[in-house]
Amino acid sequence: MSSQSDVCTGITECLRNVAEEARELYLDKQVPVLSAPVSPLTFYRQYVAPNKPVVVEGAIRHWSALQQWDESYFRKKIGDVKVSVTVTPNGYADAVTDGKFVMPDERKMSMSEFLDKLERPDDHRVFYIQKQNSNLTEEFSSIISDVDTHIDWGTEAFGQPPDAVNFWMGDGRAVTSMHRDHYENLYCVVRGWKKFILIPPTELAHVPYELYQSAYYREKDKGGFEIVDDEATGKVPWVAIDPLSPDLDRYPQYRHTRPLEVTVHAGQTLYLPSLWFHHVSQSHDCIAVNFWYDMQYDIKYNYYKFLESVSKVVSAEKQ
Ligand SMILES: O=C(O)CCC(=O)C(=O)O
Repeated sequence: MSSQSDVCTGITECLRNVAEEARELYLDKQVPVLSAPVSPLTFYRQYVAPNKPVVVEGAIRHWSALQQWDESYFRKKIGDVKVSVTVTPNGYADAVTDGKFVMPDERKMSMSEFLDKLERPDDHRVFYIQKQNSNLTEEFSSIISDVDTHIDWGTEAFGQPPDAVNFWMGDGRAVTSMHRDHYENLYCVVRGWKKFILIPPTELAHVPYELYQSAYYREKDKGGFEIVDDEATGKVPWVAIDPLSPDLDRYPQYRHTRPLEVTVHAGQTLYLPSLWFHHVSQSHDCIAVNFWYDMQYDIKYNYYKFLESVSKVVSAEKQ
C-alpha cells in the first residue's frame, strides 16, 4: 500500500508534468502578435479555447481616444470630475508587503489634481487611477464616447458583454504585483506602454499562491504611511514573489516556471486569458482601458480550481 507521502510525491510529479506537457503541446514561447483582429470564431478556437494570450493590432484604431486623450483634453472635459485614485509609498498597490496583503490608500480627487500629481511626481507617494469597479462607465462617463464600451469580437467569442470596463492611468513607478483573475481580459493601451510578465495556470504548482492577512496603507498626518490590518476582509490569496527579482531561496519551486514577457504599446490590445498569473509595469502617464469578462462559471475555471486545491493539499502535506 502507498504511504501518504508517496501519494504526495506522485501528485507533485503529475503537476510538474502538466506544466511541461502544456509547454510542449500547445503553449507559445512568445506571445504572438496579430496584425488585425480575426473573426470571433477564429479568436475563440485559436486563443480562448486553449487559454493562450495574443496581442492584436488595430482593434481600437477607430477610437478617438487614441488622438484625443492627453492632459489638456482631460483638464478641459473632466478637470473638475472627482475620480478615485490610489496612493502608495512605493507604487505597489495590492501587494504582499511585510507578510501582509496590503491595499492602497484610496481617495477621491479632481482629475486636474491627479494630473498635477503626475506632472510633478513626489518622491514619497505614487498615484494611480486603477479602481477596478468599471470606473470608466462610473467615473469617466463624460469621455466614454471616445472609446467603445465593449470589443465586439471578444463579446461574441465570450458569449456575454463585459462585466467591468476599467480606466487606468498613472505614474511610471506604479506596479501591479503578480496575481491572477477569473476574468477573460481584453487590455487596450491608449497611450504609452505596459509590460506584462505572464505565467500560465498550468504552472500553478510552481507559483507560491498563499493566504495573507489583508491590510491597507494609511497616510499619516506628518507624512509617511502606516500599514493597518483590515480585520473585516480577513485573509486573501496572493502571490508574494516578485518576478523582477525572485527570491529563489524562499520559493525554490519558482525556478521551474517559464514566464512570458510582452510589452503592449499604444493602439494594441492584449488578450490575457483568465487564470494566467500576471505582473504589470508601465511607462509614465500610460493610459489604458480594459474589459473584464467574468468566467468563474466556465469549466476551465473549475478545472484549475481543482488543480489548485490538489496542489495546496500537497504543499500542506510537505510542511
Ligand atoms: O494595468 C495594471 O496595472 C494591472 C492590470 C491588471 O492586473 C488586470 O487587468 O487584471
